[in-house]
Parts: sequence; C-alpha cells; structure tokens
Amino acid sequence: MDSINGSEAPQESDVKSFFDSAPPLRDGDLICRKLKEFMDGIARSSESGSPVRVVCVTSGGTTVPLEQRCVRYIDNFSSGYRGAASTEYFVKAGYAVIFVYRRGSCQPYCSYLPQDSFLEFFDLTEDSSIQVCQSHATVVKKAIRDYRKAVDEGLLLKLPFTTIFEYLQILKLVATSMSCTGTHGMFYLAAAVSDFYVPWESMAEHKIQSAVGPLDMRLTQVPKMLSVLRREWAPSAFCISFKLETDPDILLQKADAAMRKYGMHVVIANALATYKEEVIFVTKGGRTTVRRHNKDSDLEEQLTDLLVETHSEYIKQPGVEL
Ligand code: 9Z3
Repeated sequence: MDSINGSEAPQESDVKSFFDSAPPLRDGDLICRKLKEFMDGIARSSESGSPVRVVCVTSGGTTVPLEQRCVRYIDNFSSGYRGAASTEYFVKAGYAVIFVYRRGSCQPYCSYLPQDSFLEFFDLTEDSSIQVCQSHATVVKKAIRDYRKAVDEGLLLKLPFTTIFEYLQILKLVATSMSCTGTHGMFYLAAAVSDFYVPWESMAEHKIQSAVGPLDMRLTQVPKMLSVLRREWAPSAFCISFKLETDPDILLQKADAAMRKYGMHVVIANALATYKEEVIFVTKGGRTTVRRHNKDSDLEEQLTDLLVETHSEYIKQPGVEL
C-alpha cells in the first residue's frame, strides 16, 4: 500500500469539528439502507463467481450555505458532465457505480436528452396521451434501456447532495460501507469540492440583511478530507482525484503535491480552459497527457479505459484485493 505523508493530514480536531457542527444528513438512515442493499447485491454476485469491481464516482459542485435558512450560497464550477459520462463508461466496463452527484447536475444516460427544451421531445396524441417525438425516439429508447439495465443489474446507485456538509457526510458513509463489506473499490473524485465553508454554528440563521452595509465574512478552511479518506475511511481503496486550476503554470505542481500529500494513486490534472479536450494523468510512475480524439468523442471514455487498465494492474499486486 502506498504511504501517505502524515504531516500533511488535517488536524483530527478540525475534522471532528467539521462533522460535529454539520447539520445531520437528511435521509441518513435511508442512504445507509440503500448502500447496504447495493453492497449486499455486489457481494452476492461476487460469491456466485463473478467478482464485481465497485467505483464511487463523485460529480458536480458542492455549495457552501451562507445562512442556515439558506437564501444565498457559494457554488463551485461543475456541470457534472464528466462524472455522469464516466459513470456510463465504468458500468459498460462491468463496474458497479455509486454515483454521488449534485442535485440538478448532469445524469448518466441523459446526455442526449434535452435540458433546456425538454418539452420539445414529446408530442400529444389525438387521445391526449403523450409520446416521444419520432425524431428523438431512438436516443430516448437507448437511454432508457441502458439506464434500466444498469439499475436492474445492481450496477448503479445514485445518491444526491447539495452542500459541502452533505457531500462529505455521504462520502464518508460510502467509504465506510465499502470498507465494512471488505470491498476495497475505487474512488473517482470528479466533484468540485469547496475549500472554504461557514461553520454551521457561526452561520446567520436568517437571510443576511443588506441594510447592514458591506458584508465581511470569515470562511473556515474545509479540512483536507482526501487524506482522511485514504488513511481512515477506505485505506485499501484505489483513489483518483482531480485537480482543477485556471493557471496552467501551477497545475502540475499542484497535482504532484496532491499525490504526495493525500496519497492518491492517480491525480488527473485539468485546466479550466481546456478540461474537455485534454487532461494530464499523474501517477507515481510519471505523467501522461490524454487528448480527446476529436470533437465528437468523449474524453471520459479514454479516461475510464486508462483507469480500468491502471486499476487492473494495481489489484494484481500482491496483498491488494478487489
Ligand atoms: C474536476 O476538475 C473536473 O474535471 C471538472 C469537470 C469539475 C472540471 P464538468 O463537471 O467539469 O464536466 O463540468 N473536478 C475536481 C475539482 C476539484 O475540486 N478538485 C479539488 C481541487 O482541485 C480536489 S478534490 O483542489
């Protein structure tokens, strides 16, 4: 197992105070039940002779509420396309995917469906029932078929979040439930995660009033949970994180630092201006640039192919299991 530089780990007290002060997860019991059922299904398939690899894909941006009864929040850039598309390719490669996504962000099997013009996909028939327009029938049928197959075969579980509090609580639940069932699995952390937050207890309860004049606000640093994930929650999982920067000159140095500090197995570095066309895979073995073949292809397909290969190499190592 790769070592993690302990000196970079967040203070235990910062991690504890983040979780202690977070509002309790709505539907926490339901999430635990769904996770248990999903993991039990995977265990059954594995016992019957077809071992299933599990990946947790995180997707979309986390929000930081500024008020407890939230009217305003800080958001993070991410449409969720990368996570949703990668989920489809992981399922295609035989992985069971726990898709942890921002409410309202892109969904697997929906990239061909309209987002802005949903109603244009449907027609009313003479007897006032609804049908999909003939022009879109093929893509809709395929989307439904692929989605149903993934769900019915127990290969897709979707868990939504909005805030940074929900995201990190769900990530912890997923990681610990994977570890509890002895599944080491993979984490593919494409979600754009807030670096700063307002602790719940110091947050205004009601809408902040503009009459008080300019707003001074102190944000607390979110503890670096990547190293907690690696060290405590899922120490034997294969972990991939993304590093997003707007300044390409610091991107690789930040990606190298993430590898070193958080013990990631792969860091995928992307610059905001080019993230759809090009990423750089950073591993202990070096750097590989992955470029999209052409504008009609998905970089996510190339990314997941490479990761499935890298994960297969990883689990071949002595002492490492699925
Ligand atoms: C990414 O860098 C993703 O590739 C994108 C995907 C958010 C750019 P879209 O959802 O975009 O397809 O629109 N995600 C990770 C960003 C992030 O917050 N990384 C943290 C950091 O850079 C580490 S966990 O510090």
